[in-house]
Amino acid sequence: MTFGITNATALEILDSRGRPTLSVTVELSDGSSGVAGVPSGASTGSREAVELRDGDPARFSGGGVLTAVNHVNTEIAEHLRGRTWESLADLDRSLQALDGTQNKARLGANAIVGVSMATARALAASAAQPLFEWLPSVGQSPRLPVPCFNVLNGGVHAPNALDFQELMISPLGAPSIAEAVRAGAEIYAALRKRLAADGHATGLGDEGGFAPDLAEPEEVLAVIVAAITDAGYTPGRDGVAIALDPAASEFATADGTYRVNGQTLTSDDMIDRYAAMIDAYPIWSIEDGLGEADHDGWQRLTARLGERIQIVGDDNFCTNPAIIAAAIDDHIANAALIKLNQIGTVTETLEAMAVCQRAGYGQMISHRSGETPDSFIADLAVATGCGQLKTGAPARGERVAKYNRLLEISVARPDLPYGPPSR
Ligand code: 2PG
Ligand code: MG
Repeated sequence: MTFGITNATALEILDSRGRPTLSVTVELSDGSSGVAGVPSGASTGSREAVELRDGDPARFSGGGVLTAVNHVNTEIAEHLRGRTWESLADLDRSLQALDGTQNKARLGANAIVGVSMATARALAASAAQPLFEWLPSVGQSPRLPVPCFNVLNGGVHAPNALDFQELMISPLGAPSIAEAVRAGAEIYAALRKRLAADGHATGLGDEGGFAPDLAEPEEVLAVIVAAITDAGYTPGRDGVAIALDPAASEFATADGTYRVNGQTLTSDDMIDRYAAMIDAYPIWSIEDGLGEADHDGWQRLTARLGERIQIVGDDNFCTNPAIIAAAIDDHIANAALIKLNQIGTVTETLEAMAVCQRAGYGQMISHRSGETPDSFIADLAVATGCGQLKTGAPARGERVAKYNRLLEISVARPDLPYGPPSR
């Protein structure tokens, strides 16, 4: 079924960190419309699609997005009105061609991804379907994903001394999404209590997790395991397990070593350290355990631990189907983090997931550290059946919007299974 577009408009809004981003609206000729809020990362991979910022120091220290807004309102809107479209994929391809660069640097990936997401929403509205029913699957049947709650923040997401960026809890053993969300919130509350009792600050990082002055990753892991138990849950894959995103590119040094809590570690030291952590704590997934440039280290990390846990590529993969395909050939990781704005269109995001799916690689859909209340990724996670969604703490509006959307979907569709797909 073809469709026409009557208008695309954007405006500059603030994200959850108080930085400018875009809100995009797309209107179809049948009167349906869709709106999307564009996310924005802080620990970015070097090969991500380009987020266009104005660079005008007089506004938001150069972070304004009026150029990208203007691209939507003029050149992109004109292009979209100019012809009839076959599908979202047709439109996404055409936007890529209109941009003309490899990494969406001319029009801005923030402009393009907003248009792509808003069009998907408009098409779902036009079909009178919820977004998760309208979005295509990638060969897996729809399911409610395991939420990965980022309860403790460090790295570039928090001002504390912790080098590891994200420590997440995943209720893998929960019987339903509602019970998983409940477990996340109860453990989050227990963690606050325990940190306060131990005399630590309970201020929050960018993704809503606590940011105490703890610098040793193992010390933090021990506190989280204790909080899981305090809240009455069982630490482990049958109950609540732990997922890490150290975001190691941020503490990798120019000479290829890593700086963790003042210590200098080689790639092999890091791998040994992760192996010991997996022995001691209920860790089921590690994302960006090594830096994006550490190709050989990633191969050794995968060979050593890939049978025991999920090894997720983020900064090194950038949701890019071609990069992921090459990494699969190189035996790097066994799963990919999936972020719409890293690649810049819904269609390419689905392609990246399909590449993973064909190779037996897992897919974890992800928010960015800068977010809006847009809950698109919750629907995307359900539609694609990937079984995993990380979208911050079970607190703060822009994070809980996604978890709450999963709850809504579960009520509308009680037939949908919960949990990671068996691979
Ligand atoms: C990550 C993301 C999301 P950012 O590294 O996985 O948690 O962080 O959006 O800052 O890149
Ligand atoms: Mg990451």
